[in-house]
Amino acid sequence: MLTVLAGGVGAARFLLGAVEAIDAAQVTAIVNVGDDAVIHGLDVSPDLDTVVYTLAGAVDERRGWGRSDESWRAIEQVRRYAESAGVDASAAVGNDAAGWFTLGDLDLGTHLYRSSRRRAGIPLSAVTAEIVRTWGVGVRVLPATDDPLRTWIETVDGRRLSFQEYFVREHHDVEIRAVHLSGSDEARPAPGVLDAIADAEVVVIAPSNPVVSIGPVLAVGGIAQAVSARRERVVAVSPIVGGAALKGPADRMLRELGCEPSVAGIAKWYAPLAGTLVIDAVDAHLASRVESEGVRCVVTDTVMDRPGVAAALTRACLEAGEDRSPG
Ligand code: FO1
Repeated sequence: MLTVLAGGVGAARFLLGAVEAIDAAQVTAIVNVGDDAVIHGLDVSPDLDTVVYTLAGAVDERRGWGRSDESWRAIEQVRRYAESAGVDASAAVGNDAAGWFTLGDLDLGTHLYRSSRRRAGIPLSAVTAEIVRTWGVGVRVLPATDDPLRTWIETVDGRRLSFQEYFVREHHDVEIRAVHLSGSDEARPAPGVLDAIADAEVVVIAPSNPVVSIGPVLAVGGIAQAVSARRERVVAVSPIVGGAALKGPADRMLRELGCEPSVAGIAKWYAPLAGTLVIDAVDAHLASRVESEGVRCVVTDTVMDRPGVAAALTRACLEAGEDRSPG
């Protein structure tokens, strides 16, 4: 079994490759919920939805999130009410976002279903299993926890932003002083999470943002320990290629938090957890710096921008993580 620690877009692309390389029933994704937010009173789980929509072939390819063939009629109606009432569409209304967080009509169907099931007392992991089953996605998709866990950003000018305020309203264009997680002391792994880590032949840390996508998964009680206990079977895929993130603010956040935004910095970041780091060919000259962090280095194509790369990347991770001990 392959278990993948996953955030959003990068992890979803990796998982598409995984199900091309091996049977989907052998794959478990443990997904970040720190980005989750209540928007217009609805429970929105961006990384869970990106993973499921992508595996289902229903994601908007250009955006990397939300549904393809989407329409925006419901949210436009909300905006019309907000405008005529003079509601400040740029501010966060309570915990809702009147204007800057856009929910498509088909996507709303997911949030309406998830929210009504959660109000009926069904845990997020069970609701996610219902949604996954509906899409016929063979991969087991688990939220890291069923408990409340939220990422919030402390900016250098002292503001406290929810993750979506930072990522969407501010276009992640603010310098950060720290990333905090509310609920991480109490959050327990969702059912099946620790077994998926303990029982996997290989555990992959997907090429997601180490700070705000993988970090909130590892911060759930017992998960980091379970991963580091399997360190020889844990393979991380660098989200940094040529000193930059392929998408999003990972390189800037790492720098602002004092971590070199390079494959050497990633090796240092993941050294306690992963025995191997997979880096892209453009960083081959840095392989020795990765190894000097005590992390085995595998060099291959990691930019999943053309067919076959993601599946080959999965095979490289499986090979790198296979138990090399004789017998
Ligand atoms: N990202 C944006 O930049 N603008 C949006 O209006 C937006 C809406 C949205 C709705 C549902 C959803 O699942 C994701 C959405 N995202 C939006 C992306 C979201 O901020 C990111 O997917 C993650 O939180 C970061 O990985």
